[in-house]
Amino acid sequence: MKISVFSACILLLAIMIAPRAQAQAAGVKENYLEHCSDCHGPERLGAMGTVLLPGNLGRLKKGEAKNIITNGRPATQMPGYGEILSDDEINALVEYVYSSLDYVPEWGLDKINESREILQDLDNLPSKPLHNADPLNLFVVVETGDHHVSILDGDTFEKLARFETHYALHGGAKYSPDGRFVYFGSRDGWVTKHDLYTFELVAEVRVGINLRNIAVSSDGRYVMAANYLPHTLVLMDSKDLSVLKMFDIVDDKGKSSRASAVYNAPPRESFLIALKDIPELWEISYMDNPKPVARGLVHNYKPGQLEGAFDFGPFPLRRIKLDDYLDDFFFDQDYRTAFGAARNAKKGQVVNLNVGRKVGDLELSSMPHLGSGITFEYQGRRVLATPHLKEGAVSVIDMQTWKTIKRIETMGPGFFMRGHENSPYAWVDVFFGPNKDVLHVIDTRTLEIIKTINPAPGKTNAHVEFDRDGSHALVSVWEMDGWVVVYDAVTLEEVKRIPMKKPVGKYNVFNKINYSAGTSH
Ligand code: DHE
Repeated sequence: MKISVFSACILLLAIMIAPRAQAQAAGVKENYLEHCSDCHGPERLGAMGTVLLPGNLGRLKKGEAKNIITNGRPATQMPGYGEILSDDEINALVEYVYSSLDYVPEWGLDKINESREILQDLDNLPSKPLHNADPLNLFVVVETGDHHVSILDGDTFEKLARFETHYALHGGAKYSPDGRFVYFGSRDGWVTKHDLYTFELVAEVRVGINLRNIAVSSDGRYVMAANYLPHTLVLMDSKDLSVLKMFDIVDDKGKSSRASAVYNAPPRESFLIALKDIPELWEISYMDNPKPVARGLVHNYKPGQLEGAFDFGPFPLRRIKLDDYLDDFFFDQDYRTAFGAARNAKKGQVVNLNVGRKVGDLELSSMPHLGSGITFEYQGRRVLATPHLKEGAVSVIDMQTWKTIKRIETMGPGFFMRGHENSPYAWVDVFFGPNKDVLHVIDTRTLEIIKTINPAPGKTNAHVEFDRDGSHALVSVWEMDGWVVVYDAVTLEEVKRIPMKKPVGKYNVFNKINYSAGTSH
């Protein structure tokens, strides 16, 4: 074999560099173990500090991560290492925490049980609220700026309480059916239960390493958590968050998958779970006496007609096989139909949940954000309205024919949309691009934009939620020193602004427990 001078130089260079790279890599690992692992765990799976894996850090830019390692994170126990480590060592640490693990980490029952804490005497909780506000018109506001939650009185818009949460709550707050308890899921896998009579933390448990979201059953007895890491679903007793059952997410051939999300389906008495890496939709019944085919789900059912039947036993699992993956989806109000889409799909799928298969296609242009769609009556028919993530438009889709009946042009791609049974207006934000500071108000009777609102020019102004009677709409200004801005939902004038630390989402108890068609479930 002949080696040219150039190749020889490259080879020599490689031989010279390789040990140094190894030494550097070893240095990073040592630095990590010395300075970071006590709080973030030796495998970066989190402990008192947050998980340091790319999937969990996705929204934190590398520059911000470097700044945190150098200077620390204010109002937390994270110190700065700028005086102890060199710039190169800090850069290497940044790269290290953004590198993937080469195995799927475990987070089994032992670790879950170890993490669980009960903080109140569960059998002697107060029988009445310890505040005078309407308990069903409270808002829970998730402030990810400093990882806190504020509780707002939905009549006076006064802050009643504020408490610290685990790092990076994600997904909507979920309530017990009577609205008394609120449950949160954090990206690091923590599920917490708070009492809205006392605003105290009741119990908490860490069910995974990278959690998607949680759902609460309609009877209030169960909480289900869906994970990215590990590939599991964790079913808990809502009273004390003890684990009742864990499901490994695997298909018939043993391929495992991340969960996209779990939702409660009230009329079906089941949880519906969309999967990211397997083209299946799962349904887990929480009926007391589930049958192989759950009661009342199937009209004119003939044996052999169903593609995926329930297993037997408690919390039986039904697998609905699909043509494509489901990254994003929307359920109709009676949970008979799922409208879903893979992120890169040209067409969406309409899945009939009763017969358990795809029954139609959904016209899709440029990635609708189905998960934040809402429904309302328009000219005697029920329509679904959804913003698009890559296009300045809201699509209005007839829910009987699955055809788009109108595209409403907006000033940019949107993320969240909201309506209310008592209001003729639907609100949608512009989330991306130069106009990310505006929100449009659409008249649901004409499908026309009637007003464009800008509560804080130049900022990201997003996510709307109505109060209990639909008389006010609350908008977030997503800034560290931001606000929740309250609008009169009739005059569309500003009423009040309440300072908050990056208030990403807000959730009204009444609207959520009644599964209002204008809000997320
Ligand atoms: Fe979310 C809800 C998925 C990134 C803020 N987000 C949800 C839900 C899903 C989802 C499936 C519904 C769960 C529920 O409410 O129970 N989100 C995803 C993603 O796949 C995506 C694009 C990538 C990811 O990192 O997970 C993503 N989401 C974000 C963000 O970057 C946002 C804007 C800021 C953040 O804090 O993470 C964000 N997602 C939200 C919010 C909700 C949400 C505020 C609840 C909306 C609601 O009104 O119910």
